[in-house]
Amino acid sequence: MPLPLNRSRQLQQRAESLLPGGVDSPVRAFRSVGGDPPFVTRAEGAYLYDEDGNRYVDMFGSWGPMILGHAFPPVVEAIREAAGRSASFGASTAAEADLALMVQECFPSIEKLRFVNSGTEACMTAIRLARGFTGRNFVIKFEGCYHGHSDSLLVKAGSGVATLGIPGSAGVPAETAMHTLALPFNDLEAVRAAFAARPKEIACIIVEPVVGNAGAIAPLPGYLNGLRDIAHRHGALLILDEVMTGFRLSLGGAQRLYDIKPDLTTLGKIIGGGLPCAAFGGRAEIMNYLAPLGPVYQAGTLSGNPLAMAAGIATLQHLIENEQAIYPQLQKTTEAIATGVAAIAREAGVPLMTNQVGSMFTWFFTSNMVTNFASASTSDTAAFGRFHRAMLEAGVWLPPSQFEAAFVSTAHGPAEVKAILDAALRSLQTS
Ligand code: KE4
Repeated sequence: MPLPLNRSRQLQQRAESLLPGGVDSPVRAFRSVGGDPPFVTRAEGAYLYDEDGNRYVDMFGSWGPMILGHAFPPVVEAIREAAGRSASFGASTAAEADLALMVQECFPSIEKLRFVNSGTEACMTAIRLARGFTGRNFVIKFEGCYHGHSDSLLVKAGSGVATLGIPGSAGVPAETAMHTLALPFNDLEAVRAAFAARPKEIACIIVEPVVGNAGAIAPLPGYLNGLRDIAHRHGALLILDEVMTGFRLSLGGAQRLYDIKPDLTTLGKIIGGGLPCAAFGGRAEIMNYLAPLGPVYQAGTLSGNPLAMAAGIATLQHLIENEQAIYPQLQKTTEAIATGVAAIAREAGVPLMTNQVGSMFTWFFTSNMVTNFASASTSDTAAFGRFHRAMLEAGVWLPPSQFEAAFVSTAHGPAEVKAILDAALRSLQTS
């Protein structure tokens, strides 16, 4: 049994008097799974440690960035060394192009890129760039996909929006939302129809190539190339939002895995090794539309920040140097966890559909195949909530939402797999 969350509860009460919901990001409030969110004091390897002396196997890895586990020594050392030379200059540094070269090595479709501070900024700017480059206003996204919280993209979004069961967001003018066409994922016919209705008005398609924000959902065979063909036939751009899948599913993200060449790519999470860093990039002729070269404006005080560059370089360096060992191992460990718990659920008579791609996966509490947001929504979110609470009590911290992906790091090994399966055995018999 875990130690009581007395200190965490006190901290939650104090936080609620200062931060809406006591959090800086809604999903952390545990609203959809219930129970008190533990307050974390530190993390190391595959483990989170809370203020009350409990230890948890971390299954969300800061929502993706911590692929090498927490406090990975080379990353910590790189940040420490950079911090000693000041946290930010607001001037150009060699490190920005150093990291950009590494990104380009992993993503050959990225001829030029720009660093920003969050996936939201990367996706928001990629949309603006597509609109500026094509002179068109409409954008196609997919139900359950989440591309950050910029106005144009908070339409039928996934992640926290889906978790809270809200259709979109207050504060987004109808005039803005009307330019966003939200279609079902994995349905090329719906995309063809959208272009037929607006043949010369759609600037781009933005898609999570493997959806993570509705829970994990893989593209059906031919789907991604189908999107690219339809977009290009109508003079629109294809933007792959690889904020979550970049460096996660392979060193070259989903676009290497599925052999698809987008016009623009957004990246985040792993690229900064846990520090605020993201990027967008692609064909040079499109990227050159950006200020100071072109008419599309974008800027950022802390963009390309020396600490984030140092953490990103150390992270990518380790992934690049150890690629052949890391990705097969991540796949193997994730498979052991995802299918191991699925087998326990089968034994316990609990309907569970497991979607796994590489080291990201989701256990959907439904017996339906999950290929889009509508099928993901058939999940029993109350059952997921009971499971989440039971697993947390058993020392395993799952992402606190049915509509999120879980992530495995290189720090997860046989001991962690065993701990997760033991916890699931206890949890699925009681939840
Ligand atoms: P950020 O602005 O949160 O850095 O990135 C937005 C974003 C864009 N694109 C994809 C594919 C993403 O997954 C995200 C952010 N992911 C969520 C978790 N699914 C962030 C967690 C949170 O909102 O607290």
